[in-house]
Amino acid sequence: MKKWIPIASGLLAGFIAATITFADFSAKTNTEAASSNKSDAEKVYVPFGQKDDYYLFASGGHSGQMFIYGVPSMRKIRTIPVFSQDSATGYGFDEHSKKLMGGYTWGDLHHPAFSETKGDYDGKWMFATDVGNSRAAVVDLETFTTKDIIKVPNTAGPHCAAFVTENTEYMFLPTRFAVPVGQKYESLDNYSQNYRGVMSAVTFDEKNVKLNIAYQVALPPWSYDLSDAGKKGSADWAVMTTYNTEEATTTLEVNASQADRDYIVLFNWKELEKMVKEGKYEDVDGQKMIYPEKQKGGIYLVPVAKSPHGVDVTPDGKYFIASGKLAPAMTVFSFEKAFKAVENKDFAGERNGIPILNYKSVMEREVNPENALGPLHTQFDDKGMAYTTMFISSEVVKWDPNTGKTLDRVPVQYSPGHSVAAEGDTVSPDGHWLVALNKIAKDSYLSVGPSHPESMQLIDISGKMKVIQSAPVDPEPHYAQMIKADKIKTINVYPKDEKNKDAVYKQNDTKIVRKGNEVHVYGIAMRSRFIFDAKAKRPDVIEVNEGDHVFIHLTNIDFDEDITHGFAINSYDLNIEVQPGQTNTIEFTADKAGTFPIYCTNFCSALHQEMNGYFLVKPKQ
Ligand code: RUQ
Ligand code: CUA
Repeated sequence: MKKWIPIASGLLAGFIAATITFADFSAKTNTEAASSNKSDAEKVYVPFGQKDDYYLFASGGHSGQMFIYGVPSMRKIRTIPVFSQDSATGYGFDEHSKKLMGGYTWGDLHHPAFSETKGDYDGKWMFATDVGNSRAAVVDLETFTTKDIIKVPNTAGPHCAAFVTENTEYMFLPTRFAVPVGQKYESLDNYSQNYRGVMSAVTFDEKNVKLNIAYQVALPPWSYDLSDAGKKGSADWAVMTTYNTEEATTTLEVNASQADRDYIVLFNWKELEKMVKEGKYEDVDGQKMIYPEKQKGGIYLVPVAKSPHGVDVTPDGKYFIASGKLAPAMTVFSFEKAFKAVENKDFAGERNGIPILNYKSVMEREVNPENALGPLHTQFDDKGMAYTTMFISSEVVKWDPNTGKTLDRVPVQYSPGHSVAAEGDTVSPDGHWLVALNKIAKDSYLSVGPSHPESMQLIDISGKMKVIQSAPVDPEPHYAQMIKADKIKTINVYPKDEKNKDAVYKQNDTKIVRKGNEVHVYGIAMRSRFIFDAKAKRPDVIEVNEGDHVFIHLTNIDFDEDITHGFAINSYDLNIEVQPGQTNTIEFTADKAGTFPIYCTNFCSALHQEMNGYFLVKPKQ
């Protein structure tokens, strides 16, 4: 007795101390907490039982998926399958997600974007685009699952997206690769005449959870790279960078870097919306296509230094900042000056019928931090200060958009593409944290052979910038967005859906129905058994004939958080998942006769190994 009392009270004291420290920490503002004397290790350490302050949604690049991390711990929490199949969750196997994928097996997910209300992330939806197969997707943040995907016609690789307008009215999807409208065969000799760089204005119908293409714009056959929507005073406008205005059709590495200037496309989406309403467009296979040389207005070109990459709007909506990629400079442009130039028709000619604004009239300042090379993307903190990643000089440079003065810089390992600041694309960024998304992580982690993982490095920006944590990441974090954790409200279980004819919630309602050579199974998964037909001699067996077309509708009736079941048929290359309360369908042809075990793939209880059955396929005579 005497022995454990002091230990217990010691533990208790420790626990109280820990609680106090935590409460103390959360009461302080980010900046205060970070500028306290905590060591770097303490700043990133999130003890077991406590949660991170931010979610980081990182693009998974050509994995086709989205990766979720916690900040500041940099712990990976989840992968959300979006554009590629994922057997861990059955994504791309069950009927719903198979349909969403539209027959494609992979994607190249670039820029994730949260839905916004009044220019702030609202924590409801996440959008993303697929450069690989020209699609756009929306992810539901109640369940962290993909809810809709659309194929975007007339474009090839909507790299430049997704960036949403202030109230998620639109996300704009400009194309990286020019193709002929309709993507029909066309000789590259006719590139300038017949190829186009089409931009799509995509809307999201929240009620029906559907993405739609409102209209498209047939821009010149250039490569559109990155875009951003205006904010506050510039909210009706959007900007995007473009390169290969040389219209080269081969060896772009050399041929698209000839001209000293390319452009930023500046457009007023309210005006384009009006044009569409007035019927100023052409019908192209059911798409409303604006041809800027014929339907004039609303679109302008701003000259910018050679082959720009990123373009980012400041949180106050006053400026847009272009990064030079092949020029060592960032160029700050003023929206107000641009509006004036538009009003006064202060043009320096036109291309393809689109007026070019006078560079000098719109440019606010050129910023050229000493020895900084390869500026790509800019993020902002709570004071409106800018952070630009330098791909070639491998660093992040902090500078003041109002003066152009360099304020701070920090090396990262190596070659950062984007960086992401806490709530960094909103009208009110949080400051404190910035994560550099590095393309090359050579020798940062234990070796895994010739190809290394990429890395994300956490930078404390509350005082002098300092890299304080680093995490390996699968290819490839093109971009990420960071949201305050308490903005996301997930559900615990899927609610019962009595209207769903495929759902079965009572054991006695399970059944196997045959219609000709179609077999429908209405089954249940529960701890720790499958019930496909409660009245059968063996309720966990499905028996069909070779060649039958089989539908298995499976409902997880464990309305209990985190009790997920899987459903796999051995050697049939099939696996789906049913989360608590969820109903999923799998459809296939029983083209192999034989005896095939069925089993639950997701560990669900002590008797998970017992959760199995048989799929028997009687051979044809
Ligand atoms: S891009 S590394 Cu795919 Cu966003 Cu600039
Ligand atoms: Cu159900 Cu394992």
